[in-house]
Amino acid sequence: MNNFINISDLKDIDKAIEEAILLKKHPTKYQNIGKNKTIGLLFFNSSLRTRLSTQKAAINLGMNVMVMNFSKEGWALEFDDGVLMNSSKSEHIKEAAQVISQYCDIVAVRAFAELKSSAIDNQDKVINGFLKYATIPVVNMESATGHPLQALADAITIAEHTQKKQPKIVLSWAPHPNALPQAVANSFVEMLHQTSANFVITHPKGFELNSEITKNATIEYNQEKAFENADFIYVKNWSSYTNYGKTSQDETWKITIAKMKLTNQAKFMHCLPVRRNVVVDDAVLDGENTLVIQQANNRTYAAQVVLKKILENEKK
Ligand code: AN0
Ligand code: CP
Repeated sequence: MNNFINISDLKDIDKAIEEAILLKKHPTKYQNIGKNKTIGLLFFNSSLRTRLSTQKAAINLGMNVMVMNFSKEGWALEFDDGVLMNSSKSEHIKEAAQVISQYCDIVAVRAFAELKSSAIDNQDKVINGFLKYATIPVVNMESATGHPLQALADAITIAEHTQKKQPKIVLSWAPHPNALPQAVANSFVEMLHQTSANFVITHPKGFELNSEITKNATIEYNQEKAFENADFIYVKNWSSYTNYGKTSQDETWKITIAKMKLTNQAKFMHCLPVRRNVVVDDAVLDGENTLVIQQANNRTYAAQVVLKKILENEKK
């Protein structure tokens, strides 16, 4: 593997999950793979888990890590070619990416959707700018359209906690005061497609995800019906794709104990950060069926398996 931009960049996701579970048992077994190699982690948006778990994964592989908060400390970058740069943008991605490539062996980038225009967000200008101009492998730490490291961690968590070969997995929309990207939900669905899982997506009308991503997935507009017999309830807010960037705080979609009782004692999953009692009640989040802390832990091993594959490829 050279770049990790989408979950489909992993040739065999089941093997990657197995490998991550092994790495979790022996996290520092491959300390030599990253020796004298440097990863640059570039953040255009906030982060807790992605920043620390990717750093931890790199350290476990013996790498050096440089982190840069681009939104506050970097020059404002221009991503369009051929423009007259006489306003707020100080530097073009063309130079920035080539310069960073001289200091690092891998570059990882977080740049969220702006949620103003689907046409612009679908171009995923930041990550694609790095892909175009960097001369080193690029890793997606949540772009405008996807968050594959999260989806891989979620796949690992489901594999660890399922009793069945084909558990019923429900991806449920939940309310939120802010307009949030579709990236986490997109990558979760792409991951489920790749594992041929049994899954249902539930959301209010008008909150359909990009139909190119959901393809033939089952959509159930009745949340309670979707929850019946579920083994995993994966919760996420996303803003509307069809009415781009519009959000909703419809509290009838909040995850409650009463709704969880409709399931097959389902495990509760969320990528975090989560707003208590807006997205999900305290009683569910603090209950014994919650996997949110384990999901966050698996972010390290998801990142580690990805970085390991890239470093191994580099040596060939
Ligand atoms: C971000 C999102 O929904 O994409 C990051 C989630 C990992 N969430 C927030 O901004 C709250
Ligand atoms: N789940 C996740 O990506 O968390 P952060 O935004 O804190 O990195």
